[in-house]
Amino acid sequence: MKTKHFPEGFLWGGATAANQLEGAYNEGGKGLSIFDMVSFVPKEERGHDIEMDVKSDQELEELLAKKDEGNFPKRRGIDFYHRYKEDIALFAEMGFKTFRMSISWPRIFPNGDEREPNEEGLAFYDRVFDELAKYGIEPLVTLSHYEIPLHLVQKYNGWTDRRLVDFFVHYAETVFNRYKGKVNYWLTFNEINISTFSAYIGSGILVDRVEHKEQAVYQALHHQFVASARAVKACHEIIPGAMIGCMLARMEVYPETCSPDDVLAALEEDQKNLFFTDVQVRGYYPSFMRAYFKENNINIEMLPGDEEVLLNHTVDFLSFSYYMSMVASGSPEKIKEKGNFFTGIKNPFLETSDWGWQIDPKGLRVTLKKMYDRYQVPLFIVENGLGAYDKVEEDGSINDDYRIDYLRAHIEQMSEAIKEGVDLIGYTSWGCIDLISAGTSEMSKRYGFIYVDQDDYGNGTLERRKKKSFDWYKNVIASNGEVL
Ligand code: P53
Repeated sequence: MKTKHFPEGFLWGGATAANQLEGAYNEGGKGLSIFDMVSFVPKEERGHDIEMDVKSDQELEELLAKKDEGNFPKRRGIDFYHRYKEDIALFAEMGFKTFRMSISWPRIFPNGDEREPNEEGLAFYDRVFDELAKYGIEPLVTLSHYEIPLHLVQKYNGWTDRRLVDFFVHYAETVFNRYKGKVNYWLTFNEINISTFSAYIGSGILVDRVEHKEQAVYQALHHQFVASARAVKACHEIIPGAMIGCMLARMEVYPETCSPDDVLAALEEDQKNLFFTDVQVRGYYPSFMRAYFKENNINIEMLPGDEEVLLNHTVDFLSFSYYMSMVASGSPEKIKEKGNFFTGIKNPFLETSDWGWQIDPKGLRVTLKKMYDRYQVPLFIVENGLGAYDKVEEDGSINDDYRIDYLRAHIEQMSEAIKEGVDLIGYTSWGCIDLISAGTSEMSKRYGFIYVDQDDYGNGTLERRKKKSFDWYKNVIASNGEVL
């Protein structure tokens, strides 16, 4: 008897991003991207979980003057650029139905504002898509996963400048035309809400150049919303039948107690997070956000036609990342406590990862139900997983039972949510092969089913090795989630 509830054709797979995977940062005509400029900071010197901002022109000049000195892990990735055949063969062995990856924008348009694309970059992704097709693996492609061409930062201060909308749409149309017939699932912006945490990584903004940071960030986001909607329109016109979605770093927030103040605080945090999907799925700015802008002297400049574009070209599905849940409090002094990711209060009912992220499988079910209630569109979990230290035993094995436990618990809750009526179409666990961490640039924060022999300083053979979770996930997929 079936005990799990995954529908036929459920899209099981794994997720990656070009900047953390490909390496070859200066090969094949690729231009520099914002993440090529973020260097490794050892744990002892790191202020907090996230270390990925460049703030000023001066800082950027200094980094550029360094050229190849220093430790810039995202420039080397795990060398997927040269090893994609071997890696895709391993994904196929696990039975992946889909593989989430991103196209590096500066591989296609090295500066971001040219008219003519770089053929060598286009040809690289042709080879990758053809390799996936050999095994019947559907690519799920993110157009922008923290890979803004650096030139767009220097010349335009990133997405603060309206002209980026046209540059992005031109890039999107170029790849839709090139890869129609090869790619049927697309995402516009990865974790579109990340700009509220890092203006540089999310929107390519050097904050020293702007007077009112929040104003600049929300204006940049408006440009991204418009660009995303225009990309949706272009995708539907160029590749009829393709599906294109948005992508949110989902932050499920609980009230610390049943005090109405805590409940209200949690609700407001939740609204701030769902604002992004409200615009991209419903097609308009929610009233609570307009009120927030007014209250905080934020004026979004909109052009005639913007609201229409947002309303007429909403996404086909909603995708999101989910790693942890958070706790909110109505008493301001509590908010400064550091218990979980960023600020936030520690939840005493949950375990915490080595990086301080609080593990909450049931929270995934809460979020699936809440988001399906609110939006009534298909949902796709495109990131979830456990960043952990792995140990290679003397016999070469890697026994990552903790990772299996994490994934099993989350997949169980997905099954329950589906049983309870949620339309969930797929699951791609994050970092299916070990790659460079987005937040800390560490190699030692590993998520994969496949181990990659490299340390935080780039030493290692880059050899690939199956972990215990490799065979486990293979069985999960083969049984459509029945054998966990
Ligand atoms: P790392 C913060 C919070 C939630 C998701 O993150 C985040 C971040 C940024 O660190 O990013 C997503 O590698 C992102 C991926 C990233 C993954 O989560 O810091 O889309 O690129 O690698 C995990 O452990």
